Amino acid sequence: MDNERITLLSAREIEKMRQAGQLAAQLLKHLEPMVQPGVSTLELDAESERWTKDHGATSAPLGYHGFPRSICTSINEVVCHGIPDAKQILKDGDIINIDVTPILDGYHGDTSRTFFVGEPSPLARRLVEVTEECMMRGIAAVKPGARIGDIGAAIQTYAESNEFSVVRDFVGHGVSRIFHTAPQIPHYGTAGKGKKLRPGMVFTIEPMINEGVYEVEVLDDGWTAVTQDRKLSAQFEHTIAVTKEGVEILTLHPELVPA
Ligand code: EYL
Ligand code: CO
Repeated sequence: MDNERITLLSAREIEKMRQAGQLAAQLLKHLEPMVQPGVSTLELDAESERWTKDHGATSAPLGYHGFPRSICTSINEVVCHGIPDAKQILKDGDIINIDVTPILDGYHGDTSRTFFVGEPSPLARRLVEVTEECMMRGIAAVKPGARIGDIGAAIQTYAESNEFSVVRDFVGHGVSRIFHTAPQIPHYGTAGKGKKLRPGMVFTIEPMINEGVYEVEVLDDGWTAVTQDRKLSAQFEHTIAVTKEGVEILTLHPELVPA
């Protein structure tokens, strides 16, 4: 993947990505009020699938490498790729990442957020706030001429200055008509290293930040990645485009534009 050529998207392809990205952002907003104690992750999945089809799109994760559901739901120590399940019921104090990727007219909008279920602990709240800020600092490093390592360096510096750790085993990725393509975007690294960013590149920035160690393990189900020490993990994800001016967040909900 590292030696693959990075495709530059045309203005009309970026408009398609914007439409898919906005649908993905609306889907997360639609699910937000359902994130309450007593709800099962399978109910979140079913509503996502129904809403996605109702909006003329399909769910990229469903069947991807055999993944069995339409979204990923990752609770507490689950780092990513949690599988929605009827027996998994949200409880007060949980944190849950919901990761959605609708495909609209052939283009993928990939975004996720970590939500609070009821009242989180002060530590959980801080981890989630730091993780969102990590993503935003990574995005702020994007502009033509900057390098891929600048993104990871911005994220790692902020995470570690808050005494959290950055997951190494999962990275951001190019996304367009293909769900996962070049480039890979590590959420750790060294400023000034890596490929130069150019207008028309489109990729995700999706840091997973852990309370304890950065190492992860995959459970026996073959999908669910958890922290090795079973402490908390949080994640946020946007799909972004490098523009002549800097960066555009394709999956930013109009009501969530930062100050
Ligand atoms: C499916 C495939 C192993 C997703 C993303 C769903 C899970 C485990 C193989 C990356 C990789 C979403 O970019 C992603 N989310 O933002 N695999 C994914 N799967 C899956
Ligand atoms: Co992704």
